[in-house]
Amino acid sequence: MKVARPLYNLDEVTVGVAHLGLGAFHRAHQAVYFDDLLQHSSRYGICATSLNSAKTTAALRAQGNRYGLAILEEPQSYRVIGSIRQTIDPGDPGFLARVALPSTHLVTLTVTEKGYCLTQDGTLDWSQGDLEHDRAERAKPRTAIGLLAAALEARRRAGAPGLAIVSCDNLPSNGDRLRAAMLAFAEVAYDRLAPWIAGEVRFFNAMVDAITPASDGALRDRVSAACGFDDQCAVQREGFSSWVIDAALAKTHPELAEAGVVFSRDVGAHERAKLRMLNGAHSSLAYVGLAGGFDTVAAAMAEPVIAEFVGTMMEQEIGPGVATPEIDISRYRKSLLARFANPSVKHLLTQIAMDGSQKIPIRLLNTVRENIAVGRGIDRLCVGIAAWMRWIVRSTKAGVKVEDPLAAQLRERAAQASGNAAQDVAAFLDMAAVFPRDLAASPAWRAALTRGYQAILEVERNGIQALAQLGTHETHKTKEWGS
Ligand code: CS2
Repeated sequence: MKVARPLYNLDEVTVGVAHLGLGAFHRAHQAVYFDDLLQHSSRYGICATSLNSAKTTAALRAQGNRYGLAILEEPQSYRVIGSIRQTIDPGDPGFLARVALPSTHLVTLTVTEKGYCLTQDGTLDWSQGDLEHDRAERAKPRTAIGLLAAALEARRRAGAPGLAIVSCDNLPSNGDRLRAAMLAFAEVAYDRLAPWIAGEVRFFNAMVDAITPASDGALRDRVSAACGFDDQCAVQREGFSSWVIDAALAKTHPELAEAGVVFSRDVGAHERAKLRMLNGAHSSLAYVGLAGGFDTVAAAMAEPVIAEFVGTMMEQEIGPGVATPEIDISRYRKSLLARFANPSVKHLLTQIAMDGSQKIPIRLLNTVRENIAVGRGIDRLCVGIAAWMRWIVRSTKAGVKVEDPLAAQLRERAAQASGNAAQDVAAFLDMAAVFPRDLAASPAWRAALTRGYQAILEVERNGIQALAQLGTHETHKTKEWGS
């Protein structure tokens, strides 16, 4: 069996990267780039911490911080990753000390959409209780924003120079948003931090991509057997991986290109295409697939009605809005459909379904708003969004917990849902934290969503074939709403 191991001497690695958010995605994506890079440059060792998973930091440390990665392509292969050289438990001030060291030159983050504590318009959402906590208890932050602010304050006080921060979450303009959030938080929580951040710290937008199903016991056993050590931190991902970062980072970190990072002057175009095509399709697939009784992305894609639905949605409703001279959108769509269909990747739909209130605005609603403005179809996008509502309703009625920061509000609506499409949809649309007011006022949107809701009710009653009826409304033009 093929197992690749680090080609550099682990003892000679210098920690230069501080990472926040030690989930599977970091271990399967950025840590792998840094593992490649360590062959060329020793300054890319990672010190990683987690906001709340002491289990992960402890487990990783117990196995010398190395772990195995399974690449889910035929033939299967494995790789031992050694780039994480230090793990710090949640709440341990060691992370602040690490960021304060002049040898730390890069901070990366994977804290998920909700980790940024932002409202729809990208401003800090102080209604998220933990932000107020972090403002009052600066030394014991609970949010990524509070922790990063405390770490940057430690660096400022230590007199170290500024550094580069790369956000690796699925948000448009993620670096810009993070910068705005940090400045807003520092402004009220610290005396001198905000101007220091503004002058010294550089934030970069980035697009990250690698489909990474959650790890499970079977994976840990398989990777342990392949790699030859008890691996409680094994991760898995598809063969494909991509990391596109704003070209301005190349000035200080040109080596990243040697590990396959693409520096782009238009990272926004990559983010936009990826968030809307891949993640937009993913979320739709998850909710529609769950309504049809499927459990994984590949199983759902093996059903021709769903494959056709997703392909048409990408081709007609999403693709036209994200095409640029740099991105061949038809090729991109075909490659995504092939990636989704990969039978070696057992990507649970429930994994993608979580945090819908945070994901849907970014992945689907931005496309809907633009489509309405230019008169492009929105029917399939609305089926995906309505399927999310139905998933919340089914889960709530079955007593299954919905993972979402707005779970309480969602549950309330779901509990009242009667199966009357117009009424149920109206109750969900009332959630201003998810659905922007201007959009809620569009009759075309409301009508398409109500039809989508009805379509999913049909799927629940009669099976996924009911979705084959779609298409009759796809030529509805929706240009009645301001552009
Ligand atoms: C997925 C993403 O869980 C989800 O919401 O859509 O994690 C997706 O697999 C990655 O963004 C792919 O790069």
